[in-house]
Amino acid sequence: ELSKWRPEVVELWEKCSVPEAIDKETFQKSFIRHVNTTLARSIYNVDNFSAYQATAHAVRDRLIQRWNETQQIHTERDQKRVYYLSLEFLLGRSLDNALLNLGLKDAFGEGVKELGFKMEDILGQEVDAALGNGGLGRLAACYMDSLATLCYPAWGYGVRYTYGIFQQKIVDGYQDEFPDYWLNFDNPWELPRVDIVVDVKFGGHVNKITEGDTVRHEWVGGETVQAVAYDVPIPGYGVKNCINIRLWSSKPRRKFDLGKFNAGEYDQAVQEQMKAEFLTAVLYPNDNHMVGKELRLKQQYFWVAASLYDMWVEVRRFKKSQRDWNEFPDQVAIQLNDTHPTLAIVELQRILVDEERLGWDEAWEIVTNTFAFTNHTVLPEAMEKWPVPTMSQLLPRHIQIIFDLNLFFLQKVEKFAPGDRDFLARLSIIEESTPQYVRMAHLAIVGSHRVNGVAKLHSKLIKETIFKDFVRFYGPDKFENKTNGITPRRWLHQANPKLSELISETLGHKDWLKDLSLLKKLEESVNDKEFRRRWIAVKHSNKVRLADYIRDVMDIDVNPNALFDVQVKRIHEYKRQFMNILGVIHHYNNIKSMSPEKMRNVVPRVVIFGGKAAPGYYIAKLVIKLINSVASVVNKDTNIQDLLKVIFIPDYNVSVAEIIVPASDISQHISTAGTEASGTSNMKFVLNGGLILGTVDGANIEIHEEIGDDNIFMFGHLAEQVEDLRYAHRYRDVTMDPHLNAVIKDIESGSFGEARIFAPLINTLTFGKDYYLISDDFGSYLDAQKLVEEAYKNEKDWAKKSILCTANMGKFSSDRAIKEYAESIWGTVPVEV
Ligand code: BZD
Repeated sequence: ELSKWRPEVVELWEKCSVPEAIDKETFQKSFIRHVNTTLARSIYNVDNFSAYQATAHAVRDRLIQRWNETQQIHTERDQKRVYYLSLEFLLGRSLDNALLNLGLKDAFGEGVKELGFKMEDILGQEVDAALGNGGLGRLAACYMDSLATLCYPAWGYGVRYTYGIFQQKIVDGYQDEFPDYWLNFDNPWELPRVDIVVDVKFGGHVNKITEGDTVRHEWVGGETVQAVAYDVPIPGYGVKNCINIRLWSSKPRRKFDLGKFNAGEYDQAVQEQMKAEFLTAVLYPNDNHMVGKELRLKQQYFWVAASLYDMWVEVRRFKKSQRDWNEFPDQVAIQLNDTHPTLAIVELQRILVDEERLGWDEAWEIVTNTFAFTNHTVLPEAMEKWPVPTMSQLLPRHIQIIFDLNLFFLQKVEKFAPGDRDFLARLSIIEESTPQYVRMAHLAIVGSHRVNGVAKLHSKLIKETIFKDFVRFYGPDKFENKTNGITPRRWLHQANPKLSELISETLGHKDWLKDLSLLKKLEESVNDKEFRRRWIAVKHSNKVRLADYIRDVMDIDVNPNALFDVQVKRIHEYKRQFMNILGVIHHYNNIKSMSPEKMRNVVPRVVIFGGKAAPGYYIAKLVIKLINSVASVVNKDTNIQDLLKVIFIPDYNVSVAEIIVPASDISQHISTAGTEASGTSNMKFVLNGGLILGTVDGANIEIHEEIGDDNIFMFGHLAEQVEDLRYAHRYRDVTMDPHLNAVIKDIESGSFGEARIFAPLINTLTFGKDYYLISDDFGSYLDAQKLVEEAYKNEKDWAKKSILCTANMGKFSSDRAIKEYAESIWGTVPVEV
């Protein structure tokens, strides 16, 4: 057995490994080898897709090497690790990102060119890994990029959905959904680990076993599903570190029921198999809305149970060296991305108490020191809660533990506020309704040592509203702010190569990609005419690229010299795409009423929308229909001389965002104040020199603080005013904004197709409702739009604003955010390979 460790064997081994430094020729050899062997093709039948696969496999070879080295060194050093538990990782495409992070883009680009391919065409072949809904999933992906780049010993854990977020098509103006079967062709970005399999149990019952004066519990019976690991390597930028996201896929424990099979019931024999595989089949497509489907709860437990078991393997390693269990939190930090993985808290307590036989309090101390919880929303309809009966059925031992935890917790609360029944009821992990519910956010707070919001305002609001009672009980120190961030590698360097190049040339280095605060120095060039000219030229070419894309997918021509006004994000009432399209109608009617001379003063505008509505969200889907109905009227109206175009780009996703973001002049982030926890696309647009039209909400506020009054258009009521306004709507005689009223009348008169279609949408605004305060903000919204238009007329000043935007975005790098988490929550330090 020792023979393979002999020095000469090790030497031979190293000699035969894939070479680390890879130039054009080595790449070409590797490419052709993959075409011939991995793909079983030849020069005569390599199309762009095969070329993509061969390139991807050549890159993958290098990634695996780095992955192995990183894991080895992280194991050797044995520093504290962080595990990021997220039910969503919205990674998008990997090839371009890997090439750039590994510094191979140029060599590979040259290499494929000589072999008869265009790198651009090859990159375009990749399908997005769309295992997420929106901001929360994309944040997890940006954080993984930063964790790798900053060399933290970190892993992500998630679910390998067979179907990611649905594909959106627009049919007759309506959204239609199609399954996203992204694994149709092989996925070179995952490493199947058929040997890493974890049994996960559901159902069954609990035996109470008394041994002398101790009682223990044994969870027995039930069904078992297996979790198989698939590893997704995440390379850091400009470092050798390559970290891992482990995604779990479900499969049946037995292939099929032989008894049934032999009895001739062939169809039933495979039922168990199909049911088990179904567990991880599909990502639930709702963002910021709780849907209480049992299968979703099963997904959550399946994933956290497999992940904890897997971490456990690591933990056993340190147990062997006689370390005390109390040291567990010194070895491991687990971050909960929203409440979706909250069952991990209960699962760890179960393992420590039932399997490792630790005392309850000792176990709980370990648990609470291990976990930290990030909240991403204050919307009441998004708060996760699960019926106690459902949970009892699926997880009989866990529900007992939850009730015990709650009992001990409430005993402490009772001591803190004796006799205050309401306080007790408000804090309780169990909602005392019929049936009872488990409040996952409460469980997450009680089981974590830190709780954080994702932007300054949001973190303040959770302390003052949904978690107010917890702040009173625990004191304020348990609650922190960690303002979100985005990775400048994907969102500037990769998505906007021309701007990246101009910046690097101007600053004389590329260090800004690892320290975004260095962009500040661009301010010095703001008065340099030639620099401004080039800056504008880059923006223009990005607009041409987007115009080309729009022509390709929609067959509509837009003018790249027009103002590009963009709102792309999930469609949700609180995000107020409805207000945007109502503003567009107002603007359209305004132009129509103008004399030809007046028209000459109007800035031509292309209003661009994109985003998916949850399939069951009727009102959001109607908003899409309204946008498309307005578009079809406006876009063919020759009387307005191309001064306005309305575009709804279908199937918005990460790779479409990479085309849209660099091309925007102004982007809209116009949620009702207090509703958008942070927003992260706002950061992407501003980093790319796009200005913001936004409300005083989420991260808009901090972006404003960084870039200054002159470079952002803010409007609307403040979060503090929202409650009173809603109250006023209900009880006072509030009249609708007159401009809004006129627009509504116009829709009702049938100007944009049959009026009755839109009646349910308009009903959300009429007196006594308008929950998101569109009427209250409409006037200031139109005023702000006028300011945008005036400012855009001054090209020189606009260019200055654009430059100052980019220059002052240093704070919003996900590197800054990850360092803050590492320092104040996880206590982890980098380990560079
Ligand atoms: O999280 C979003 C918030 O709405 C944004 O304001 C914030 O910037 C990002 C990142 O912090 N929340 C989501 O994207 N939420 C979901 O997608 C989601 C998915 C499933 C269930 C509940 C919410």
